Amino acid sequence: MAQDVQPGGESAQNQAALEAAGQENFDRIIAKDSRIEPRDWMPNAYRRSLVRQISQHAHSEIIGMQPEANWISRAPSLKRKSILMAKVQDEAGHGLYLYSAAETLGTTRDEMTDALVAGKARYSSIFNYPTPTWADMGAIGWMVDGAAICNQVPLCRASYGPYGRAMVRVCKEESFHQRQGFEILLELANGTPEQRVMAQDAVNRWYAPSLMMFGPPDDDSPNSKQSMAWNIKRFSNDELRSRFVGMMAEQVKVLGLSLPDEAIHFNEDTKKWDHGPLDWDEFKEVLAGRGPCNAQRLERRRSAHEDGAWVREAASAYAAKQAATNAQKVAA
Ligand code: BYC
Repeated sequence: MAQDVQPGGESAQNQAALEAAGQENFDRIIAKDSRIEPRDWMPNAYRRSLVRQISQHAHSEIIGMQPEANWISRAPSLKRKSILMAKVQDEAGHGLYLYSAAETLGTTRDEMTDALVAGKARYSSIFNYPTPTWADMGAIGWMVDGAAICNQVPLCRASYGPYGRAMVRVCKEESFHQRQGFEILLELANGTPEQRVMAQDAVNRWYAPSLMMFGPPDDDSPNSKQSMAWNIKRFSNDELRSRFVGMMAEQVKVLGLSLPDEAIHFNEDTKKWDHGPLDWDEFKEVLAGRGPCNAQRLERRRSAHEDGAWVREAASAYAAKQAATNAQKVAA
């Protein structure tokens, strides 16, 4: 029987049928709150949004090594030095799991790195602030890693399997990081008057930037709605920020320090923690590349990448040599 199909039309029809079946399967997986795996069909927009978020997250871990690495050589004792080195090394590991998770979506690590060193990729705003004193190591651990935990524990349930699984280990390590930061601040807060002032000063400087880590307010967050519908994000930026404020408000009492925000209170009507206004113009400036340390962070990342070229070349040459030796063994 003659078919009413133009040349090439049949495969286009097959393609459309495959897409429809893929979409149906994807919708079913999301509806039952199960996981999408790399070989599953997924909408292009879902793939793009995941690459956007995961690559930004990976870059944050890698750039995030810099503010703390600044203090490895000046840590006040051998014990503090070894703990800080281990923490910074953990952040490198987080970056690697995340780059690997993003690679399962078809974007290579080289592509992501090229975008970062070209200044075209985002990374967390928080790492564009300076670390002038040792107390900053305490504040970063307690507040920045604390914010990261609040944000990332729900991401362990992200609908994309490789991302959610990477988050499980990351969160375990972040808990250790947060405790080490808290312990640094606790020691300083109970130390000399100068140490106490230094601890309070660091808390004052990191408070607002760590709240802004959670992203813009919900009514100015273009990606949240869709990301939540896809079960990538589980809570909105403001919900997580509020949860974090509540956590800080209690823990700061143990430190015997204070948060630089008199508006913090538990709102009995909403059952959420409220805080004072944040300077969203400053946030936008940092995102536009004009924060206090943006240029320095990017330049350092760029030079580290260039300086590491010989390592990448040596590793590739070694891998090629090994592959040739193995091929010879198989042939023999
Ligand atoms: N900084 O629609 P929105 C660590 C961007 S590292 C920069 O709300 P979304 C650590 C956002 O990308 C862990 N950019 O976006 C490491 C979007 O731009 P695009 C860092 C930000 O995705 C070393 C636009 O603003 N954590 O813990 O729904 C040492 C509109 O935002 C920021 C992560 O990376 C920001 N703060 O929600 C110590 C968490 N906020 O992409 C510690 C993973 C927003 O449309 N990421 N933007 O051009 C996420 O959870 C989400 O992507 C966000 C934003 C909550 C950050």
